[in-house]
Amino acid sequence: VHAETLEDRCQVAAYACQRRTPLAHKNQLLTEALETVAEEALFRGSEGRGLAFSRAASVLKSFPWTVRSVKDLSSLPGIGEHSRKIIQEVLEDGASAEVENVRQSERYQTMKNFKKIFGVGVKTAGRWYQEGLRTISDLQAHHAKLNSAQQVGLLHYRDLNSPVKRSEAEAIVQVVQKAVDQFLPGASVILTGGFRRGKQTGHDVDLLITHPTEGQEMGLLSKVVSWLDSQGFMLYHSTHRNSFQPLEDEELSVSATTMDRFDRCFSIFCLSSMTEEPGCELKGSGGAHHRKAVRVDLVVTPYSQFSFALLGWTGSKNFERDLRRFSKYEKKMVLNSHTLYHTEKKIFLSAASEEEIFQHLGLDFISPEQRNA
Ligand code: TTP
Ligand code: MN
Ligand code: MN
Ligand code: MN
Repeated sequence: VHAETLEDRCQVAAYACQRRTPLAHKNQLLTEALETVAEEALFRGSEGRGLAFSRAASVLKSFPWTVRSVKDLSSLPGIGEHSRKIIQEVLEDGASAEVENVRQSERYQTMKNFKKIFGVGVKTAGRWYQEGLRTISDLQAHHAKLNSAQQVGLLHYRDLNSPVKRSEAEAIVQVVQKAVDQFLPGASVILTGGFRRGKQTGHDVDLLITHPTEGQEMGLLSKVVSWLDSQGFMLYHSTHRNSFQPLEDEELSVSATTMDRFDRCFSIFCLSSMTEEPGCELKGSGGAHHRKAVRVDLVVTPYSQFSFALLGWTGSKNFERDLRRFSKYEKKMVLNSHTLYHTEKKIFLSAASEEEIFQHLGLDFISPEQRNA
């Protein structure tokens, strides 16, 4: 055992799943710059470049000190030439000309606004831009270009782009638990995604549903969704059975072949609440009725796959991507939200907890609050 040197302590691991990444970190200005060019690269269809910038930002998020000079970067993995140049510009001039150009560009701003519509991805946003559309009003004038999901998205554009509060997420958990209890007593509803990583707000609410008796969960989702719909809780829902998960990276497509799929539902909830302060809408009524549209993902998982689903749906996306890369390239295993498969031993490794999955992979356990890569 050798004495730990300063250099050892500054060492940052190559994979995000080997690092602790808190929500609040010390290099905000740099990560925002890198994430802007990452997003711009994705808008241009350059996934490799986007991934490289995104990885560089992720590394900086785990760094326990504020980077003051490019010399500090020598101890950091995964920061390429281009990222380094952007970091240097920000450090020396307070801003990077390249990043500022992106932020000012009409294409970037337009794509960003279009992508904020529920149901709109890079391809659709890019096509609309090519067709000369620029604003949300342009889209309203060309309503026929929108599919049904996008029309609902446009209708609730403001609500869906205002942050979901933790209290709202918890209210939705209660509603879904009430629905689940009617059809399958003993089933649980678990809040995952960014909220499980400790975020106080999110862009949506990610819920896992499971029951301790394997198989009991079958058929549950459609009953729950129908009931929520009949009670007026659903503004939109699209349910998929054994559907392909649209995770946008190459690694997942490798693991996609052997796996069955969860029942899942992309939805928009109508959340009602009584405000505390009286008379905002109805004078003297003692409270006003407020409605807010909130994106909710519902996923039903068999109990034997629950730990994998929990790990897979807690995120962050960078953390998940590196978990799968690490499994594949360092351990010859295939990890997804259902299972862990050892490709040489040709066996599935079961796990009753997230901790067991980390153990199978030979990784130190990283708590959800430290997965904000
Ligand atoms: P998101 O809800 O997209 O992201 P988030 O919860 O981390 O952040 P936000 O607060 O903005 O909502 O995804 C959460 C996790 O769900 C993500 O880490 C990966 C997983 N996921 C899938 O497994 N399959 C999918 O198709 C999607 C969209 C997400
Ligand atoms: Mn989420
Ligand atoms: Mn989600
Ligand atoms: Mn319906």
